[in-house]
Amino acid sequence: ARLGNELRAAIAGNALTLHFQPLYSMPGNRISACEALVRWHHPERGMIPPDQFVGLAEENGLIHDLGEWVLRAACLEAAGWPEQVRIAVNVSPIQLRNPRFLSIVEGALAGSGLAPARLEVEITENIFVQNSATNRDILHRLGQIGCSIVLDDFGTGYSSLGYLRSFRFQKIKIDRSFVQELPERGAAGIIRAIISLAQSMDIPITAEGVETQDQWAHLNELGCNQVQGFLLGRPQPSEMIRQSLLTHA
Ligand code: G
Ligand code: G
Ligand code: MN
Ligand code: NA
Repeated sequence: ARLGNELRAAIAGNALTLHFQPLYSMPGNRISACEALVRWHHPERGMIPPDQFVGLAEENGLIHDLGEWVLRAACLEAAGWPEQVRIAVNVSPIQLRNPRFLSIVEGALAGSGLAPARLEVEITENIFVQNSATNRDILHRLGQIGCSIVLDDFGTGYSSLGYLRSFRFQKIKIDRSFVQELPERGAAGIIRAIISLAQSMDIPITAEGVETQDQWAHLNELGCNQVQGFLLGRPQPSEMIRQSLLTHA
């Protein structure tokens, strides 16, 4: 409860901050987007990573205010970037179910002047566990606003593939657990299959968690369109990302 109250105060008091991790187009390694990753600057504990408070925020309902703060801050930052660079924002299933969610997104776009086409909303396949028409409807309406909807952490959550027919994603991100096992044959086979599935549906593929040159080369050979990972760029504060964009966008 204490941490929950502190988090509420942190959201209201601007103690959250965003780091940004570049996504690079292949094979030229230009930055085509950056993913916003939230951090909590805690007075005693220092920088707290999101896996230590996003779950808490989902349980106590603070995720709605937290998510709104993230969307606004991310769109404001991206509005100052070169216009071909997009911003990716993680959205939890609980946020999607908020009746205010679409107006929160529209508010963040209007407040920043960011073109809707520059916003990528990352969701995980777990939102399809309930196969609810409501979820699909919200994704469709987000698409109508002009945002891209990206399937994050693909291959680790809900394992039915039927939902890929019921909703068309603009991009699929292969979970880093597969990428990090490259060049092991099992992982390579799964990645090859995911890429061929995506290609057959004409959906671009991003690989997450690329840490070595060898992994990069394998993914390039398999036809991956975009990579993200410590090899090319770590999550970094806004001033640093602006520097990187000057030379690599
Ligand atoms: O930055 P880091 O690697 O520690 O992120 C850990 C996890 O937290 C990732 O799964 C990421 O998707 C999630 N995460 C980071 N920022 C946000 C955010 O703004 N909103 C939500 N819902 N999840 C986030
Ligand atoms: O679940 P999601 O894809 O949103 O997770 C993003 C998280 O992945 C961020 O917390 C980021 O720090 C982490 N990440 C990004 N690149 C790498 C990488 O190359 N290796 C590892 N281990 N983690 C990474
Ligand atoms: Mn993500
Ligand atoms: Na992931």
